[in-house]
Amino acid sequence: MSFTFRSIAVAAAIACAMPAFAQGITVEDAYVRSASPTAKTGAAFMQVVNDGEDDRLIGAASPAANVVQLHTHIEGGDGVMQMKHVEEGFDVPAGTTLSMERGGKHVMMMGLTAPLAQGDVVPVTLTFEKAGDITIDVPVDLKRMPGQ
Ligand SMILES: [Cu+2]
Repeated sequence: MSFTFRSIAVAAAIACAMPAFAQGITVEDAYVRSASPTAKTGAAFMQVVNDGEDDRLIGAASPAANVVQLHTHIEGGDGVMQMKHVEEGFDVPAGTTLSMERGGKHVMMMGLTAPLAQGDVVPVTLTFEKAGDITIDVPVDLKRMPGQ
């Protein structure tokens, strides 16, 4: 009996230690933040490394928010940066990395079901055209500065 239990524990430990990946897609350096402790919106940033075939990030979801969209920033006519919902998603050609960073592409989380607290972990599911769904645990990092 103890052997079986131990085997399961070891298998779980190995599974947890592995980075999130599916069919050549690896997600690195993910974090999520909101502008203030009471904010109703947040954004997740990450690097999506594609060692597989040409793919496209077409959607995202999370139990932490009512609506999750793929956004980018564009400069409006008045020179002010505005967020834009990119419905067609983001291309991730084979052998490239899709960078989602502050001031650029991001996973927008609107209608947070609870405030994002430093140290929390939020599950986010990314949907790719070919690789399918990849769910990652994204740490809340309210202290990280742009460019870090
Ligand atoms: Cu946004």
